[in-house]
Amino acid sequence: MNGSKDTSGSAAARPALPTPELDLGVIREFGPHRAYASDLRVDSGVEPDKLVKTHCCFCGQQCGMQLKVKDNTIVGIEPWYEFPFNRGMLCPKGVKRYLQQAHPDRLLSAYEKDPAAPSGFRRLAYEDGIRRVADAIERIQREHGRDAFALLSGASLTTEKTYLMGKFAHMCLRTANIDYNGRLCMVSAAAGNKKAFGVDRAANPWSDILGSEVIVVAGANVAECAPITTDYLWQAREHGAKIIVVDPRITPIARTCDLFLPVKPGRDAALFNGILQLMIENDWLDHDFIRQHTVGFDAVAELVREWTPRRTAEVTGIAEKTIRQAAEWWGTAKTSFLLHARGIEHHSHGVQNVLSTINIVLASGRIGRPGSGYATITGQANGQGGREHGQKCDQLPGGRDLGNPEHRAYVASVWGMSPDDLPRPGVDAYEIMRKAHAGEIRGLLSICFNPVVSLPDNNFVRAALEKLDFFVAIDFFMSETARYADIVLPGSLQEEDEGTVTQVEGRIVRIHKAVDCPGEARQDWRIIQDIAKALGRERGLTFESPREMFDELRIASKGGVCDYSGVTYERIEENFGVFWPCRSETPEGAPDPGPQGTVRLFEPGSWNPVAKGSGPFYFPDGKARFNPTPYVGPAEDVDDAYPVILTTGRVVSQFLSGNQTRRIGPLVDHCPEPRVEIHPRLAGQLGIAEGDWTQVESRRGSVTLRASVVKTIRPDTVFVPYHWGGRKSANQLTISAQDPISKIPEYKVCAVRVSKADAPPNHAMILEPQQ
Ligand SMILES: Nc1nc2c(c(=O)[nH]1)N[C@H]1C(S)=C(S)[C@@H](COP(=O)(O)OP(=O)(O)OC[C@H]3O[C@@H](n4cnc5c(=O)[nH]c(N)nc54)[C@H](O)[C@@H]3O)O[C@H]1N2
Ligand SMILES: Nc1nc2c(c(=O)[nH]1)N[C@H]1C(S)=C(S)[C@@H](COP(=O)(O)OP(=O)(O)OC[C@H]3O[C@@H](n4cnc5c(=O)[nH]c(N)nc54)[C@H](O)[C@@H]3O)O[C@H]1N2
Ligand code: SF4
Ligand SMILES: [Mo]
Repeated sequence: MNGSKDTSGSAAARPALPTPELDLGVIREFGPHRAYASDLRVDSGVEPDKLVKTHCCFCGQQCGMQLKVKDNTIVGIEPWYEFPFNRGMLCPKGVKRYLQQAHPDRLLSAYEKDPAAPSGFRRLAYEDGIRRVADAIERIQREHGRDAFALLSGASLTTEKTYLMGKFAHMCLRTANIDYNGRLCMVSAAAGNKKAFGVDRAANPWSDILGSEVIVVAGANVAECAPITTDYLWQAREHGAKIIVVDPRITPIARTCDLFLPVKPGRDAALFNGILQLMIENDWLDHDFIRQHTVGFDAVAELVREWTPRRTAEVTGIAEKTIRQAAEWWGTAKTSFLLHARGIEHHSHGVQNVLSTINIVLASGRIGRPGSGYATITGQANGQGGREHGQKCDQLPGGRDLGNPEHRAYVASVWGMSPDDLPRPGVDAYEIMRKAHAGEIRGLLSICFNPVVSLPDNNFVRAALEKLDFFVAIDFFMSETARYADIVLPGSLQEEDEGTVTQVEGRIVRIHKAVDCPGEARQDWRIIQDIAKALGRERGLTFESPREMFDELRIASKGGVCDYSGVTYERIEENFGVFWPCRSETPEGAPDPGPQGTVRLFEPGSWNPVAKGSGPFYFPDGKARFNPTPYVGPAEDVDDAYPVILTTGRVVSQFLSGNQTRRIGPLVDHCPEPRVEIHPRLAGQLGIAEGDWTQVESRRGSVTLRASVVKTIRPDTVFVPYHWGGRKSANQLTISAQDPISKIPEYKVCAVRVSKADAPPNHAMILEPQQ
């Protein structure tokens, strides 16, 4: 489990690492024994000085809530009933998020690596930390070229910060190599949406779900991962909607659905091709819509011809009659909604999967209308805004392309620089790791990203980080990744700053500052600007506030696909959010979208900057694209040596790499450890009983965890949640195969073997819930 130390290259000069695999369940590895957050004297019974209306820091639902503040400390939360999306409802994570701010594990100063110190780090004055970072950037770029210093950023950051990160990379460091953790999350959906619609945003507001007759939920564990969406589904069901769930596991929403399709992981394109074939056969098509508003139907119809119900059933593992029933319900509905999430997207053919679902939506003609639509469920807090304004490796603000000369010229003019000085498109987040491993990238700054836990095949990722000449991490808690850093800088929690995020519907909402940063921690954007200043390259990076950044972003995004030019902080406030595109002026012939911006995309007669009135979709002819989606199997299929499919994902009480939620006592109590979900039939064959130690091994690594024997999973598949690091990390097993278009990793399928195992050493330390 120790990242294998390479002695052939530049790594030789780096000091020995602390022991990152020491994993005590709740993170306590940094410093001496620390208390649980729930041990603190902060609780929701304290009378607050003020209530601050803002949004949750965790998932892309971006529930409205009020933070209770006393003496510059967050002491609890109150519902915010008026915010229309969640109307006061919250999930367990949102209710407990307040326990992070005064947590004893907060990073209160800068740190530098010190192998002699018990924790592996020693404190450093903030200014000295900044100086060290600037010196390292300067030296690495001078000696190895500008692209040898890379940046990794995050979609939990506000849109203002993500804009700043793109500008910092492209204008200040002029490195091609910046990418973000949405690469692991939203990019298959984004690429699919751009290919089919020319734009990448939920087509409909969630209120449209309520009017749908048939709702397909594909690869989305909504009850655990998008809990508020479950409420919309249940309300729709009360109005008579039929719900169809496609998942290898009977998730909580599947338990209450009308039709469950237990797809074999990695086979979704085959399923949706099969459904389209039945729609064609039975003429459940909207011919007028297809003719008027789409191109490419014939090629797709030709391709799906081979997807007979029998063949579809064979490949997907779903009964033929269930497939027929799903096609009939979908095909004959008057109104419908299709939702998907990472279950169909985290694949080496994730974009094809997404496109196969879009094909059945376009064939039905049910999009861009009240009660009928399509959306991918965004993941991180700012999963939508974080993918729009220039922190992706090929992107400039406003959803513009770094490879497009006109786009380069426009953004360069806003930034006051020559387009020739903008770098070319760089590489994706995993490729950054490969280049670090190969010695091409020598320095890295990571903010709001914990790749040691979250990237696939993470033994390789650790080895790559060890090879860097210099690594700096910006976080508010010491993460598994930050432990590899030479310098750690103390960043800010969401509630310590202001800004905007764009939630799942495409609604831009305001994050309000509730408290100041503790100790020497700084708002993230100040840290980035301090580095620019220490480099002597602060031109364009002297913002005094997030509002100033937002105002510049409005100009930089103007005329782009993601046009924020008409959005202001005030307008957001007045309307419970604004939906982009929201233009500052209404072009000739375009209907005025009104104070809330464009709530629903693709309405007949709508205007957009690409089609300019010729049709509702974002292509010059205004038409959507059908895309042929040939079925391709997973990169690594099962065989005799590794006969079981592993799929990975989430549990309700933990969030992503767990660096935040594994410190929140009540959430840890809810789910203290990852377990291997296994069907009783497979468990029986292997002699594994509930709670037994179980080894799951892939070609890349192995984990030993307790088994959870459940009837809710396909017998050919096991599931492990990925929120833990060290020896409990599911990503030791996963494969780094990526989709060729989106570069998303294939988290949802790899081949493993499973066996009953002995208890791992020190298991009492790592597995018993701690008091
Ligand atoms: N509690 C909690 N909520 C979260 C998060 C969290 O970490 N914890 N993270 C947020 C983020 S960033 C994201 S991206 C979202 C993720 O939200 P989801 O995508 O809903 O969550 P996952 O658990 O990754 O996967 C969803 C489902 O896909 C299924 N699945 C696996 N393989 C396949 C397949 O081949 N085909 C199909 N059809 N289904 C498959 C899994 O069984 C699982 O039920 O959640 C957000 N919300
Ligand atoms: N096996 C497997 N692996 C997966 C997935 C899966 O389904 N299966 N899902 C993938 C998906 S969808 C995602 S989104 C990724 C997520 O993977 P990561 O992005 O690596 O996960 P996070 O836990 O969000 O890491 C963010 C880090 O930044 C810190 N942070 C959070 N907010 C802020 C902030 O505002 N400022 C600063 N400075 N720091 C902040 C947190 O403390 C944490 O250490 O994981 C991916 N990995
Ligand atoms: S559903 Fe998402 S945004 Fe809402 S409270 Fe839960 S984690 Fe926060
Ligand atoms: Mo995600």
